[in-house]
Amino acid sequence: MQKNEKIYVAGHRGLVGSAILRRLRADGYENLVTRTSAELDLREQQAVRDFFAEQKPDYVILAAAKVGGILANDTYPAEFIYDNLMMEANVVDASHRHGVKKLLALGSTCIYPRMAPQPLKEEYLLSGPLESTNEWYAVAKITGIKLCQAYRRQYGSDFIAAMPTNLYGPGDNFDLEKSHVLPALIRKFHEARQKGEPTVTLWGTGKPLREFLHVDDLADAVLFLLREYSGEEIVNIGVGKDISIAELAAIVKEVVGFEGEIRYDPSKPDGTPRKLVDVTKINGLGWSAKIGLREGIESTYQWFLDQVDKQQIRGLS
Ligand code: GFB
Repeated sequence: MQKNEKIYVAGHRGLVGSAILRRLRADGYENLVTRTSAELDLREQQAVRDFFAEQKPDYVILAAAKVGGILANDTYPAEFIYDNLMMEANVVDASHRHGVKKLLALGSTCIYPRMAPQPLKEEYLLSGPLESTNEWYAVAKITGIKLCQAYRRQYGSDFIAAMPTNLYGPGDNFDLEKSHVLPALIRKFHEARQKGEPTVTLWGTGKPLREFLHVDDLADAVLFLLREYSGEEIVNIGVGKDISIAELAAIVKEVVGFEGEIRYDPSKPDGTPRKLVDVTKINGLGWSAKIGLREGIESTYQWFLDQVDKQQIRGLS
């Protein structure tokens, strides 16, 4: 990718898109195109085709998606499947129609079967039933993978798909109903400490295991794959180790300085018991994660504190 080539970052305001945009700017890419969802609704086929005809980007990073934590996925299945399917189909097809050199589509590790062997290898895709709380999003993300593979096979399009593990970092959504676990923990412990509350209640049992990748590491991996990878097969992006929700909560509790008690609400879903990705392929290509979890949580909490003062945090009503 040359610094003057045109790169369209779809979803530039989200956790992933904003990190990728930050990194592209830091690396001196000067020809960047973005559109908010109000400016361009990626679910509208003609609007997407008109945008591509007008802009003709050389590279496309598809980070736009309807995302959320376990409760949001379980509560809004129709939106999660429809919105993500339409965005992916429109952007991939328009990228082909307008000669995009290379597209990278971002998926998620929830595409893997609920009880697949761990760590999750890329070849386990479609080898068993999905986790029920997020099968809608997972099917849409699997379709995104298949779109990239089909366009490569039929038209020779250099479209690749990457599967990041659970992500966190600056720019995350802190709405307690819709967010993922890590921002929810940061906010819950922070607000309990501020208000002097004696307990914080978390969802499920605290037993599930999750892997967490800082979004700046993800942005680094995305640029690495755009430069180094052009295969049909998907590539996992992760850190290669996981932690229980209870252990994660203990770290966030300590970082935030909350001294009360942690309780669990078993009426809320645990989701899949484990979701650790195998990172052999991407490590073999020459990339590995650099930001440790404790360090990443500390820097994210610092960002949260800076933003709280400016009231610029998504989901903080
Ligand atoms: O991050 P999370 O919402 O999504 O939940 P998943 C991870 C684990 O944290 C679950 C527990 O076992 C939750 O029960 N948890 C505990 C909490 N307290 C909380 C809380 O206050 N908020 C939240 N959100 N969780 C998502 C998929 O699954 O992973 C998405 O639904 C996407 O589609 C994403 O794939 C990466 O990791 O379970």
